[in-house]
Amino acid sequence: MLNRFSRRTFARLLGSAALAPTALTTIATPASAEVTPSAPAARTFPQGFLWGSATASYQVEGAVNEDGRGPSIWDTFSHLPGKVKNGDTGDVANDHYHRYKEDVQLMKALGLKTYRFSVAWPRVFPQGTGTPNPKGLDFYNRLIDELLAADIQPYCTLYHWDLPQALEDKGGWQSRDTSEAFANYAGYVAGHLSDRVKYFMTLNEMSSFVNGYATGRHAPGLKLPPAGVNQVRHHAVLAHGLGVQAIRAHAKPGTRVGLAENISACVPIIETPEHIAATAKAMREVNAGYLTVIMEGRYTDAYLAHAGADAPKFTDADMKAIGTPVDFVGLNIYTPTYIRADDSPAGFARIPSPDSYPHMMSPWLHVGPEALYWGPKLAAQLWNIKEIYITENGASSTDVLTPDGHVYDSDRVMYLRNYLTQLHRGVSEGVPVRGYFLWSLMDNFEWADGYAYRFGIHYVDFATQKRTPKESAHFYREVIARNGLA
Ligand code: GBH
Repeated sequence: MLNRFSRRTFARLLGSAALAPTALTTIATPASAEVTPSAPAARTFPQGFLWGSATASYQVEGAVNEDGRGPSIWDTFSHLPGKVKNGDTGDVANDHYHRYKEDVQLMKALGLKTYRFSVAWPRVFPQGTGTPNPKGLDFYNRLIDELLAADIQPYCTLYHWDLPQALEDKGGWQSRDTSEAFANYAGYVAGHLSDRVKYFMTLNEMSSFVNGYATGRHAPGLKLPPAGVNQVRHHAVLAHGLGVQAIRAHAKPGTRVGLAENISACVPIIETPEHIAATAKAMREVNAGYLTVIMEGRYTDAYLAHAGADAPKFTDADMKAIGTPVDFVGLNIYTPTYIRADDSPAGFARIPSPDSYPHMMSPWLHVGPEALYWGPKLAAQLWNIKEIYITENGASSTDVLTPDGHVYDSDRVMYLRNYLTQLHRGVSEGVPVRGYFLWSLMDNFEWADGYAYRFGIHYVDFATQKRTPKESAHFYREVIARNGLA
């Protein structure tokens, strides 16, 4: 390559008149084996940053008929033909109900500081309400004790979509009674676990499970008209608010209560003040039915105007409950929502992603690392939030297990590295993110996609239940050990 240029041309190309022949010789000679490449600047997180991983009850537990567990809407839904890819169900899933000790060892080997799991409501109240089933709660007692023995802090989600079927039979989230039943259940569980669990999240991703009543792709598989969906959404945020109050009433003092919401993480398509301001407006409006109403205790004018005659029915008392202050906010962030300023009355426009946009195996999972910078930053600023966790972030990949036991998920590693770089960017500016939960510890039941889409950093052979660390597990172990990247 070099000998196609004269020495002088090369010096000119480099723009350096002072390029000495010796320097040129150095460039032209391949680096010798003794050269130690300089390390990139360390991207270290604040001391005590909580590195974690997350799962959810129906996605990993299995044992659906054991120890008095009642059926949930996902048992019903996954057994309906055509609802889940390949007819998969959570009947066995990762058999985590029996293998939790082994799974805590996986966490320990990673060096996890914390683990986010969810309690299955139908294990604790098989009928949703009424007499609790002590054997159901016992499983979580065993799990929590095992975590604490391994020095891993438990973070507990109270609802990750497995509604007791008995409640669905009475209207499910279409009924206000479900919000109250949730609060009773949440208070009961927090009352029993808060001697060892300090952090509780009420509901996981309201915006996702409400879709089970809108698109029908998730349980219970309904396609309600807009007024019905708006009412379901209202009952979800109300359940959160009543849940916060019930947890505070029953849990030990010092217990911290929040939620885990899948916000639309708005990202300015151009990082200029004008577009950034529009993006903050967009963040508030596109999340109006969920995080915004919870943080502000009222629906935005634009939300109510847009809903018109289909607006949810609510009382002042509902709104007060919904706006009950939380101790922290959990954000599940996977994909960006790109925004630009425009001169419409709203002041912003959403920029859709073209088909050519890079995504992971799940077609919806567009890769946009900046979501992990702008999402928490704008949320913290809009609502003056002092404690944020990334309660989920992760990626699906094709994940082939080689005969010699490797999974080279370089796509997931690069996804994580780029997202964590953006998270670091925010944290170093003072965005109050205190921890990060990678979704997921291991491949599991990916809802309507069954076992076809893998999100784990451990590969699971569902025929044998063998767990194998992927390349991404090795990557994450290094991140945790160094408390950062590089
Ligand atoms: C989270 O959802 C969930 O909390 C978790 O349980 C899940 O396993 C994980 O992420 C990975 O998906 O198929 O076009 O109808 C993330 C948000 C909302 C993204 C529902 C997929 C369905 C899109 N999800 N959405 S579509």
